Amino acid sequence: MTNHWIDIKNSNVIIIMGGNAAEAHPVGFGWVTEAMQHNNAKLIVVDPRFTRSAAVADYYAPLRSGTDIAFLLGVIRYLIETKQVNYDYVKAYTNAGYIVREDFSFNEGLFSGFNEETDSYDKESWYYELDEEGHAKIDPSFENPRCVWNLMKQHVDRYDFETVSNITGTPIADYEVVCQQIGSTHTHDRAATFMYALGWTHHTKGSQNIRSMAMVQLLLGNIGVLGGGVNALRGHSNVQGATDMGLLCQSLPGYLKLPSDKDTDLKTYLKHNTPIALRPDQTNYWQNYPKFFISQMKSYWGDNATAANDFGYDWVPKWDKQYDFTKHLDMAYHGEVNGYIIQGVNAINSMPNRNKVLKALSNLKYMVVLDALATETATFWQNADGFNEVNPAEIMTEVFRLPTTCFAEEEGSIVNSGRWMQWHWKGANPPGEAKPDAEILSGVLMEMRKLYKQEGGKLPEPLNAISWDYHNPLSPHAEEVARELNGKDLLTNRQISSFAELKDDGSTASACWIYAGSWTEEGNLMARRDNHDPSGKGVTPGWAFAWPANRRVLYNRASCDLNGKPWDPKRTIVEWVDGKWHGIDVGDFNMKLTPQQSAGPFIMQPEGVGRFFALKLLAEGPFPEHYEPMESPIGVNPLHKVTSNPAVRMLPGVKETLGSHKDFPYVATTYCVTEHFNFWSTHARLAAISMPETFVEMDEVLAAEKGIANGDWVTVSSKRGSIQTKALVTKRLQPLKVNGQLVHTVGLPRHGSHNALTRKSYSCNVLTTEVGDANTQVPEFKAFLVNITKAEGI
Ligand SMILES: Nc1nc2c(c(=O)[nH]1)N[C@H]1C(S)=C(S)[C@@H](COP(=O)(O)OP(=O)(O)OC[C@H]3O[C@@H](n4cnc5c(=O)[nH]c(N)nc54)[C@H](O)[C@@H]3O)O[C@H]1N2
Ligand SMILES: Nc1nc2c(c(=O)[nH]1)N[C@H]1C(S)=C(S)[C@@H](COP(=O)(O)OP(=O)(O)OC[C@H]3O[C@@H](n4cnc5c(=O)[nH]c(N)nc54)[C@H](O)[C@@H]3O)O[C@H]1N2
Ligand SMILES: [Mo]
Repeated sequence: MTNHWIDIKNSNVIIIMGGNAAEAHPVGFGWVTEAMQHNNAKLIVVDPRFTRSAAVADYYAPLRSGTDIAFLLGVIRYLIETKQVNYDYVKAYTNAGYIVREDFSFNEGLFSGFNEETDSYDKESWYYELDEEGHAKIDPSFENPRCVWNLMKQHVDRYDFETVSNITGTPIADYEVVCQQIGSTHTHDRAATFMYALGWTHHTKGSQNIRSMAMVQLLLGNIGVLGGGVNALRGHSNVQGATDMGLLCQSLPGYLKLPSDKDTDLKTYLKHNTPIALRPDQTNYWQNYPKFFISQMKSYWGDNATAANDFGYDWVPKWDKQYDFTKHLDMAYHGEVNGYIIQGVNAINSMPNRNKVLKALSNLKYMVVLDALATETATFWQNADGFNEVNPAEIMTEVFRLPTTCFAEEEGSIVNSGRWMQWHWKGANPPGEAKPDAEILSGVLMEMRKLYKQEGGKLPEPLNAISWDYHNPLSPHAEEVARELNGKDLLTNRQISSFAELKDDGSTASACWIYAGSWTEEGNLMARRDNHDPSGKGVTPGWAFAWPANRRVLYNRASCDLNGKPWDPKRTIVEWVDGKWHGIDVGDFNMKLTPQQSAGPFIMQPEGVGRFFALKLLAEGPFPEHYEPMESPIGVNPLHKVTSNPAVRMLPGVKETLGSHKDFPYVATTYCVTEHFNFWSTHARLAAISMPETFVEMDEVLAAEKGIANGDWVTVSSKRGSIQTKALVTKRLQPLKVNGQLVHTVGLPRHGSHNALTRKSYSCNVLTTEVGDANTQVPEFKAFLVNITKAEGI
């Protein structure tokens, strides 16, 4: 989230689109009702299903799954056409006036630079015109036909109401109301927030869904202000912390980049990752990259990292291709992987194309499962009454189960969606032989070091070089790790209080620069519990620690004009008064600078402004474009010849597993329900009883067509497999008119488990495809094709 949960109470219009907060984030949803009751806010829900969020909304608009880009580009067109644009903001703080290179173009669904052989783009032309000094050229009058504003206007011009409705299936009357509500926040005294999660990410163009919304928010001047922002609602309670800590396969803690094999030495790596300012006098905060990275190396390798050995750079693993989980499973499927350590993930339930996952795990020699629960994955080799399509006699995988503690049985920090690092304390002792993950992994490290010493082997250097300076090396304490993440000055041995203190000469250490300030000489700031809210705006600086720098609202310089005067005096976060900055929050800029010197609020961008035109950031283009899901119910893109995302990454063999609308005519989407948490709660008696089995939701027209009654057994099949489940015939789903045909959507909860305490259910992931977002590889769980027939039952 650029903002945070409590801040939602400051919103005037709340758009839940690509999520279902009332069910998946019921506690945070309290701030939505707060805004509705005390700030007269309007709630809009845009979802293929009439959800529990929709049930309390002022306006609900249905749309076909996988068409949000068309919906949102249509909103942009409407805002520009009706002049409901925050022009002051757009002129001051976005790249609307920036001039784009002559060779950039967009034709018939493709941007310039497409290579048909590799199905990928050469992104060279997706860039600004530069002057002799390497600065981007600007036309502040927006008259230049090649400035971003005019290119964007031209790009969205195709998305008129009829075209949008024809693609999305959203009735025009509903669409118009949503446009009007969103448009009403273009004035300085109103703000809208968008709350989203998987309904936007689980698509082959998930990143572009989110960009489209960010463009809407920039146009309205809604970023950096109270009650505004781009607000991703996170899944597991600490999933924000997991990504902060470099969980993604090409990332290091603090959103630093894992080096690739092209980064042959430290100098090359730092050059690739340290941007040069694209405008004069811009903060360009990533220019500090070397300080963050070298401090991380000092934290990893301690005294072993010296200037002479590039601070241990050679010991950091380098990637040659993207080894995400999907890729790994595919490699196991092809017999290219021997073993797995599966830690805190229930792969056979949660990963797409379950039958392929079963085969992949069957090919392993060994699998180590670290989990707090007895998961279905740990027993994947059991046939389980036919729920697993495997033959135990043929599987040679040896499975080791190492029971772990869960969060309530240990202390540590959890980072919430609003970036708050909250310390928590141990509530109970773990049962049986369960041990903390850190203790198990430390044991593995110590044992491996011992084995290397005894037996030798390839590449022992990184393991031996790791600094493991804990009181008990076999069981690091959470407090020790937290202090290390914050970092210290190695000359004085003092905890640093801010990342501004980090140096690139090896004299500071910090494992995760964004966490600097969380555990200073003052102590553990994550453990603070002062909920005092001096401004009444939900900014509680004494509650826990919000990274970065205890800042609650990111980009907050954009809440004031160029002279430092708040656009809306009722929404003051920071302001320039009597030659000084004052604020209720920590400024997202150097507060020692004057308003003119700090006029680029998007300090992480080398040009300091928000981008309508995303340059080379994403795989499929600098502007979003509507592409159909990989499995499209209409089989064509009503806009042009390019049906689905042309830059999608498709592993060899996956294309053949995609079905056509002729065989599989219905759109399927998968989701969670309040009664369950992923698969954990299917083992918890009361939760299991409250929702004892899964089902397939379908509309009444489809049910009637197929002669299916509520509660009937049905077979749901895709090109990948089929499951039996019960039909739930409901008015909450309605067929939508799309491109001249009626499209039916069916919904499948994602909690199916053959191990549930109540009734056994099939996992919906038997049906899903591993084709994923071109940038993140998140699978297209929210829009794939199925067929449905009446069945006998299980
Ligand atoms: N009770 C409960 N809470 C949970 C979880 C749980 O299992 N149970 N899981 C947690 C986890 S890990 C996560 S990641 C979050 C997920 O949080 P959410 O993303 O809010 O949850 P989902 O139910 O996956 O999907 C959200 C909604 O997106 C809609 N949708 C599907 N396709 C589209 C589309 O193309 N466009 C739009 N606009 N909407 C679409 C679906 O109909 C669904 O209502 O929830 C977390 N919270
Ligand atoms: N079709 C479909 N598939 C989906 C989704 C969907 O919407 N549709 N959603 C996707 C999403 S958003 C997510 S997040 C995934 C969820 O996929 P998973 O992460 O595989 O699902 P969980 O059941 O949450 O599994 C987490 C495991 O971690 C264990 N655990 C808990 N605490 C600890 C701990 O401290 N240490 C260790 N080692 N283990 C612990 C739990 O017992 C649990 O078994 O599913 C994805 N799959
Ligand atoms: Mo998630």
